Amino acid sequence: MGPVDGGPGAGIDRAARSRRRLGTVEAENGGVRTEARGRTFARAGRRTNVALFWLVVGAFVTGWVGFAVARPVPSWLVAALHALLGLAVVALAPWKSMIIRRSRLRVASVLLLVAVVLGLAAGFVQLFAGWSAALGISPLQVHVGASLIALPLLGWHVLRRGGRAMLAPRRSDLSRRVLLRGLGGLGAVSAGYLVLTALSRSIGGPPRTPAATGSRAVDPDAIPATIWLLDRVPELAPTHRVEVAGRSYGAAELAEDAEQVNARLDCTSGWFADATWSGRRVADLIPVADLAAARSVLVTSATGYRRRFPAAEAGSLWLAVACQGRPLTAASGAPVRLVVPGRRGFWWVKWVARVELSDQPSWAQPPFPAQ
Ligand SMILES: Nc1nc2c(c(=O)[nH]1)N[C@H]1C(S)=C(S)[C@@H](COP(=O)(O)O)O[C@H]1N2
Ligand SMILES: [Mo]
Repeated sequence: MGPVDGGPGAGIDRAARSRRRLGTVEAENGGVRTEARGRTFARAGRRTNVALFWLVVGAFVTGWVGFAVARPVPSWLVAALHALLGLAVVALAPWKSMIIRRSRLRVASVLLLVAVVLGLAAGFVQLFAGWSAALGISPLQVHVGASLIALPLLGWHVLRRGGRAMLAPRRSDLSRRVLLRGLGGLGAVSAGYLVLTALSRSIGGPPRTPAATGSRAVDPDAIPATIWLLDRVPELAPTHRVEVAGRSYGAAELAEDAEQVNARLDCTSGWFADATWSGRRVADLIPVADLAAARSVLVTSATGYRRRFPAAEAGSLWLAVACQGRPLTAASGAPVRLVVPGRRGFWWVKWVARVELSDQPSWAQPPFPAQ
């Protein structure tokens, strides 16, 4: 095992080499045995590292995919997979700790360790304990923040410690024994997931059962205001008007013919609220022919925050002026906000200024709002 492919590695290699040197001085037999043991360590260590790398990358990807989907079945599948990947990382911790003990620690690696541990802990709090915000920060926000810090550190860590060689599984990694062990591990982790889920439902306090997305219920009469990173509550006059495909509407005008719609506001920071909103359907405010000729509907906030929807979805975009029978508060989007049943909270543009028809495809936007 040369220094190049000893990803985990360098530390174990060093240990193995020094043991080998010792072996030549000591009794010959003992030397051969420790050398073999050193090699076994190195191989097991590299496999642990390869597995951990792909588990963490998989967790990162499934986490973001989970934010993009909102329907129950895909949400549940992605959330369960995401949780399994996280638990599998925890399950490999004893092996990784052996590797760490044999390596020289660098600052970036320690930071990576802290970010991963913090991210995992916050994820499990959300999953098994529930949603609550401390100092305005929710467990899921810590989880996402930690993962955003961990990913570049992981890239750096891997490049420093062995690079490409450690990421690619080798043929010997795919032996029957290794595969069986992997399947056994997957079984154990799945069992652990089921036990922890059952346990959290029995002791998790109200509300015990999270939504398919992993979010926890909050009181619809006390929806927490959630404002994306760089946005802020604008000061809009009550006379504020919303422009919809060339026509303009005041909030009072929208309220006059408002219909009620029940919808779940499910924020990616880990909570959801089932509330009744009042408003007008965007599709009812735009001539059918104009809508049919457009590809997408762009909804822009007075703050610049915006989301683009397929034109065919205009029937499920609501310009809402009230929630639970009360006018919107400034923080929750007054005087007019979007309500989009079936989409995650970040699509529910607040303080709507404009609704425009567009011939651009609806995917021509960043997957998540940058503002
Ligand atoms: N203009 C604007 N609209 C926005 C946001 C924002 O930051 N700016 N946050 C979004 C997010 S992430 C969520 S979850 C909901 C939150 O709505 P609430 O504040 O009424 O709970 O609004 C969405 N609409
Ligand atoms: Mo959100």
